[in-house]
Amino acid sequence: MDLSLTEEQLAFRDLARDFLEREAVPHRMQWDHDESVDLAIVPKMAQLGFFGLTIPEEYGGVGGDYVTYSLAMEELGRADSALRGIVSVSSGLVGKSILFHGSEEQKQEWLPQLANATKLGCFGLTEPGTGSDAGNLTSRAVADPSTGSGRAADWVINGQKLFITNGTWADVALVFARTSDDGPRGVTAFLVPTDSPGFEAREIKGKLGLRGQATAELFLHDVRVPDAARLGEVGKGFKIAMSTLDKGRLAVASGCVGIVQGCLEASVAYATQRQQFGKPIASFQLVQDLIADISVDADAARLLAWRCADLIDRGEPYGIAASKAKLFASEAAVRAANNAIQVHGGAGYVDDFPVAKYLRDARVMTLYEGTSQIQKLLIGRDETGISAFV
Ligand code: COS
Repeated sequence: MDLSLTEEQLAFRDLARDFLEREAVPHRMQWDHDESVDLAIVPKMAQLGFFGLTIPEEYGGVGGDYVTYSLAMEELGRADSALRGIVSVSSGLVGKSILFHGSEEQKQEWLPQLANATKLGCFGLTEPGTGSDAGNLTSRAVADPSTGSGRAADWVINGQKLFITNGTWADVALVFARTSDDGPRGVTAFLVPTDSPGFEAREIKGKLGLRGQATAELFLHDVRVPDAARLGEVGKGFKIAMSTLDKGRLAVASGCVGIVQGCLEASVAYATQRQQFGKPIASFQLVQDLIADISVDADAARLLAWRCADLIDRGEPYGIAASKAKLFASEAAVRAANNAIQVHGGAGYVDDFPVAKYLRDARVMTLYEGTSQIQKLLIGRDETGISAFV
């Protein structure tokens, strides 16, 4: 389904697929078992432009539109969602927060390094006590009045963050912390170098999926940053987080399209060669039923993701389109992976085929960057004008 993609967009997709088929697909099971991708792939991915997509050339990126970004995320999701997470958190959530809300100095300092992946970022929003209710986070940043005269007060940050992608690999953490008790309007964003004294990241092992990706708990104990590390205005952190997550949800949705596509390809390949009752199982109607469902999910999820990307490219509102794409594509990824395992029978339950990993990786997609329930409440609020959150 190529729905009027430009030659450049198609060329990038083909380049990305070719690269990932060589550099990621043969290793993804090993990375999954090792609970770590081989980070040697990161600079190679950067060279191809994965990390620089949608970061303007003036800041060291490769520019590019959001449809291309969606295609790249799809290819990463098809190959290995752990890689997709590394890119879409570092250059997506962190890079785009800096691009749209940072000072010129912050853009000059961080964007070229995130675009060429010599530095990785992580996004510190979720806490042990606040997942969906992000506006109630309790990490706290306090201005230190004893900061030397002639410059703005330093900030001293204390708190804990949970389930942070890239947490132990990141060089910079975008940390959201409370600067006043005014609910979501009392949250401010800070760019915290992860080698700051008092900053500690501990990796969370034993995840169901996304095992190749470093997911961490962050501890901030009297971490001191200058006021120049503040991203955006005091009290605007929640808005920065929410508007950034709108684009993040497109990345998750697109990655899920890749999972569904991978499930489709694996299921067709298996069903056309696996013989039972003297013929390929693809000739049985109930197997075709499973494959047809995966195929429709792939097209529907992809179209929702592309619609969202196209709205962003045209400068139109896209938040609800992102929620719809994320909701549908993440649920479709779980459904498709489950169907794909059904097509594979017992062979799908072990790691000889990619479908078991697709299911494990897909499962978190309905949880992070806003659960399916949160997406439904955002869509419901948009349709009815009534907020379920008040
Ligand atoms: N873009 C820009 N601003 C936004 C926004 C968005 N997408 N969503 C909310 N805001 C602004 C509101 O406009 C409001 O601004 P004002 O102070 O000027 O009025 C402010 O943020 C507070 O908004 P509100 O209290 O109405 O929040 P919401 O009801 O919109 O948000 C939910 C509540 C639950 C929807 C939100 O907290 C959410 O999305 N939670 C899920 C968090 C999440 O995805 N976590 C995963 C983290 S990454 S793994």
